[in-house]
Amino acid sequence: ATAAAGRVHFHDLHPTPADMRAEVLAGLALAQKRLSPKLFYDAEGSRLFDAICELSEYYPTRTEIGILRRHGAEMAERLGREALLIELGSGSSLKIRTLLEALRPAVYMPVDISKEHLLQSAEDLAAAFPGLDVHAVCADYSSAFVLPVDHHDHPRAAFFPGSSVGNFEPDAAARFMARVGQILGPGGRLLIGVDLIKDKHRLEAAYNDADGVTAAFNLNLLTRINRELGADFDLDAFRHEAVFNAELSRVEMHLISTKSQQVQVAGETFAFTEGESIHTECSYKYRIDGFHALAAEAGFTAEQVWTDPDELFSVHCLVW
Ligand code: AVJ
Repeated sequence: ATAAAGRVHFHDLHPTPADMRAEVLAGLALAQKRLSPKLFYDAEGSRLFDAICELSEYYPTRTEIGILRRHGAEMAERLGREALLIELGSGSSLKIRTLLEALRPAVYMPVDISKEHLLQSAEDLAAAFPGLDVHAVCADYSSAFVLPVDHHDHPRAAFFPGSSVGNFEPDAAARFMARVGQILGPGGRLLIGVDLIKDKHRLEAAYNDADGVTAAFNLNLLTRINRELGADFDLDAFRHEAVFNAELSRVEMHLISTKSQQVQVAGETFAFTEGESIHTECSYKYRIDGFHALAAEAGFTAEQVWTDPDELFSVHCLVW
């Protein structure tokens, strides 16, 4: 479906069809129970994620924005003006604002899985940047999707900030980036934010904030499943946990059952022992050379990297 609202064109590729049920049931049937981090982003989850980005402990957002502000002109130079600019997982479309003045894209195409949030953000952005052509695409960027418009007369660029690439296992990240490369075509550039390996305490604090916002974000997944799949998770019988797995270079988020219990999900029963976890998210951290090796595996050439003075976070320009 395509609808034009002002200069915002909306393309709904229906990213959350009936298979959410199958996916959840399959994940809960595994020996190590697992739910996909994609499921975090219902309307409430998108709101909670924005709140996470404001937390003092959650350094990635403000550090990346600092890098974008400081080096935006140079980044725009690399990406080229008048491009078809695709943002993967655009959320509230806040970070792109730091680049739009310098970039002046022909078309801005935010892609996000959270429909209402995407629509609102696209409208807000179009209002703030009159003259910008916005094509909002509601889709799951982690599965193959076709661009709803093919502006082949424009060079292509993609923006994938926030270290969202860290949600993929490294081999899946390489496959995903290769797909982005296919969409971009020869000479297309990917501007991608990547969180760097650092002190365990700093990493764990970022995912265990004192206000409990990350805990609420993690637990909201169960609220969503209760509502959308008719499940009966008791929110008081699960607690949030986040730990840095140094061996695998990733922060893992879990929901831990605080007692032995049974839960009904879409007509099926799942048993939990006390202390048993549902693994809900991986957030891989990289070294700069490690990420460049991954980019090369995907078929990209690393052109330039920018970091903050404390080397907490990195933004890379890759060319296909
Ligand atoms: C949006 C995947 C980059 O991994 O840091 C924040 C999500 N999870 N706090 C991240 C998240 C818990 C975030 N990404």
